[in-house]
Amino acid sequence: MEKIDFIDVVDIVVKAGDGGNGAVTFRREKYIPYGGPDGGDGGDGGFVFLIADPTLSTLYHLTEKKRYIAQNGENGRKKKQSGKNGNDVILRVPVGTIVKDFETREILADLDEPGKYCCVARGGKGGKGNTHFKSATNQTPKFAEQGAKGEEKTVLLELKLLADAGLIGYPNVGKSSIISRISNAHPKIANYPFTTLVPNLGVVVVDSTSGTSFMVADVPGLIKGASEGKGLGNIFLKHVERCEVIVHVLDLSGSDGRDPLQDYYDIRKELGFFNKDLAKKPEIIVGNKCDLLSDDELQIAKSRIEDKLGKKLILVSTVTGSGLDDLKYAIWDIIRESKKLFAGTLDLSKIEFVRPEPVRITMPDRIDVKIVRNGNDEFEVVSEYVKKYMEKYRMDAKYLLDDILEMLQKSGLDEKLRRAGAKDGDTVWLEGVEFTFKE
Ligand SMILES: Nc1nc2c(ncn2[C@@H]2O[C@H](COP(=O)(O)OP(=O)(O)OP(=O)(O)O)[C@@H](O)[C@H]2O)c(=O)[nH]1
Ligand SMILES: [Mg+2]
Repeated sequence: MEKIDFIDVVDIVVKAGDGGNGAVTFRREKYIPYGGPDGGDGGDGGFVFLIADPTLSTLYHLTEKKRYIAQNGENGRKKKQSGKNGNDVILRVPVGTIVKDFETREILADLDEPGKYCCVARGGKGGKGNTHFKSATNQTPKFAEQGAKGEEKTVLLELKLLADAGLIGYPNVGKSSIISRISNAHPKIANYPFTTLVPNLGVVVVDSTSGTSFMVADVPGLIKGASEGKGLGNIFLKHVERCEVIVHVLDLSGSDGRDPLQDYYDIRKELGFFNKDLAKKPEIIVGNKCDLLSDDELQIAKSRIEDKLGKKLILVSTVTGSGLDDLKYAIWDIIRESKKLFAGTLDLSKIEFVRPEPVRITMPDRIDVKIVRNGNDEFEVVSEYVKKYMEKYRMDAKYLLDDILEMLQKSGLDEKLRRAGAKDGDTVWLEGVEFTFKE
């Protein structure tokens, strides 16, 4: 028989926080306008992490919102006070989620174990305050480093879905009708046996605010002798082997001429033949098609089955919708308990998310300079390096230029100007600031 894979796919935009800017401040001292730089550093931007959480079954909780944004770092302040780092965003995903870059489809991580995490967007490095730029030639630096931008990207999350709950029972008892009412699945429903030929899988939303959900599967009908190949056989039971709970559906109306209690015994026998462990799983027994019985008939049928089996029967009707919420929460109670057992390690407050290196503003590795002649005695210095430098140190060009000019001159600016035809007294423009060329 074919193997059926259900894949859940969700894409989200993740944006890490920007680094805070370094501060430009000076100590206040009597009679001295600038008492020495004391600008603190900016904090780093928050990062975005994904972590594999064994209590989750679907990516549904991430579909409500499209963008997840981590906090920016704070700017530095006077008296050398550093800005705070931005808080990280931690997104929980089910174990087994594969994380890809949306654009390139490159696999970024395979979160295949509980507690495994990955960073999907790195925060920007905070900028250095002007304290760091004091030098022999510049005692009062009026500039500081700008924080770097945090990364932003779209990630694609892919999850192979596995059912948490499996609906089993005789053909035509209403299994597909139930999953179509409690989940997002739209299986074929018809009044004949073996309508369902392959399992259907659906997402059941327990709480849309928190995004709590689980997966339910509807397995093709079983009959007495399924283990010997009768009907469709019991091969599809392998789809419920990893379920936390089995939901055994009975047709209380007996409209197909069978006794629901006898159905129950027959199916339990087939389960045991298929896999002893399967028969030991928690089970919920559902009496469907209650709308076809009078209240009295219902009470009699219910007591008879409950007394014989010593278990509670949940009464539902997919026609009136009665009992379906009770069923949903009864299933969820069992799933939640069983997930808790292996979720013990995942207390986010106890996990230390190790941040990789933050993003830094990188400078070109060589100083490039182009001289453009604008007129007879006017020249303009054009440089990517200078542009980057301005961006990195966020400041008025006039403050910057002492610094930059020194750098440019060391790399041969005067000679270049001379070769371009500059003479003593000509005008030279650099990032909107005017200079006079002196031999
Ligand atoms: N009156 C009534 N009819 C129902 C109810 N639930 C399902 N049915 C009907 O029962 C028939 C079988 O429903 P399905 O949901 O296809 O049953 P199934 O168990 O999935 O059947 P297979 O796929 O063949 O195993 C359909 O005609 C449904 O309309 C119910 O609560 N009340
Ligand atoms: Mg069906």
